Amino acid sequence: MKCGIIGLPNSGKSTFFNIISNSQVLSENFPFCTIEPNHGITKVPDHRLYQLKKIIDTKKIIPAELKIVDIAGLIRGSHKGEGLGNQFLSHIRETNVLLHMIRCFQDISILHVEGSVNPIRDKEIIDIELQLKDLESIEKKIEIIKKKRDKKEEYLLNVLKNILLFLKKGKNIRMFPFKEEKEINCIKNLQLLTVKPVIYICNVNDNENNNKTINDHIDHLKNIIKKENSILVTLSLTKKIIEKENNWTNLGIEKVLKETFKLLNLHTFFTVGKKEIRAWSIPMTYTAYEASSVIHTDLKKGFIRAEVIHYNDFIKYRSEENAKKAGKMLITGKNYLIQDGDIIHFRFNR
Ligand SMILES: Nc1nc2c(ncn2[C@@H]2O[C@H](COP(=O)(O)OP(=O)(O)OP(=O)(O)O)[C@@H](O)[C@H]2O)c(=O)[nH]1
Ligand SMILES: [Mg+2]
Repeated sequence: MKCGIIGLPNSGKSTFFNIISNSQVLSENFPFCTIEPNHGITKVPDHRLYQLKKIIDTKKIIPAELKIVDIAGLIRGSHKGEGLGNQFLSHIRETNVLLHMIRCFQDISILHVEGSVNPIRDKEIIDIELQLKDLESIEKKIEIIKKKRDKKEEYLLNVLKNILLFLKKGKNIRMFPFKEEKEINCIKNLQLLTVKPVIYICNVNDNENNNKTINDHIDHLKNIIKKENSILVTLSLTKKIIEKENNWTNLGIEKVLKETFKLLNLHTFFTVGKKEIRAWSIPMTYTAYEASSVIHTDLKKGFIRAEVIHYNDFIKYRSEENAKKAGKMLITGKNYLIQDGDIIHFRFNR
C-alpha cells in the first residue's frame, strides 16, 4: 500500500516526508524544490508492540510499514502541463491514498505561489487539477466506446456519462453515489485520481496560537471536508516545533497514520518470538491463508494451520502457554478471517 503526499509547492510536503520516513530529502524555501518523487517507508507506531516486549524477551521490534511517496508540487494548470508538466500525475496514479498537504502557516519569507495563505482556495486548486485530469480520462474512454458502437457497452457508457456530469459540477469521484458494485467496476481500470481516499493535512504555524483569519479558514475547511466524508488533520511542522517535540503523537503524525490505516481498510496482526516481535499490516478481508503469504510465499505453499491468540488474551495470561491452558488459543484453518490484534503462529510444511 502506498501513500502519496500531494499539494501546492512550498506547502511542507517534503518536510512531512522527511519526518515520517526518517529521510533527508531536499526541503528548501523555493517552489518545485522536489522534481522527481522521493520514495520512503514509514514505520507505523503501535503501542501494543512495546507491551508485548515487556512479556517476551526479544531482540527486536519491527513495526508495520507503509510506503510513502513525496510528489512534486501541483499548481493551476498542472493537468495540461503547467509547472513541472503533468508527468507527476502518473506518480499519483500509483498510490492508494492521498495525503493532501495544505499550507496554513504564515511566513512571509516562504513564497506562496498564489501570493497569499488561503487554505480553502488552495485545496480547491489541487482538487480541480485532479478533477480535470479525471475528466480527460473519462472523456477519452467515452470517445473510444462511442466509436465501437457496441450495444453491450451501453451500461458502461451511461455510468461514465453520469460520472462526467458529476465531475463537471466540481465534485470528486470518491463522493459519487455508486448504486451497485457493477457501477464501481466500470471505472476500475481507468486509474482515476479523485476516486482515491484522501486525508487533508493542514500545516499550521502552531497548534494553538494561529491567527484568527487562518483559524476561521480551517473551521470553514473542516465543514467542507466533513460534507465530503473526508478527514482533516492539523499538524505543525515548523522547525521550532519539530525540534522541541520530536514525538509523533504530539506532532499529530500518529493520527495521520491511524486515519490512513482506516481509509485503506487495513489492520494489524503480530508474530512473536525470541528473534523479533513484528507487526504486519493486511487488508481487513484477509484470511489466515492470505495473511501467511504476506510473511513468505513458502508459508502459503505449505500451509497446515494457524495458531491464534488474541493480543488481549496474551497480555492477560502473560504467556503463550498460559493463554493456551486457559483455552484462548484458537487452532484455525485457511479460511479463518484475521482479527485486528491476532498473534499468529503459522504451521507449515517446509
Ligand atoms: N514557517 C514554516 N515553514 C515551514 C513549515 N513547513 C515547511 N516549512 C518551510 O517551507 C519550505 C518549503 O517546505 P518543503 O517541505 O520543501 O515544501 P514542499 O511542499 O515539499 O515544496 P515543493 O517540493 O517545492 O513542492 C521549507 O523552507 C520549509 O522549512 C511550517 O509549518 N512553518
Ligand atoms: Mg518538496
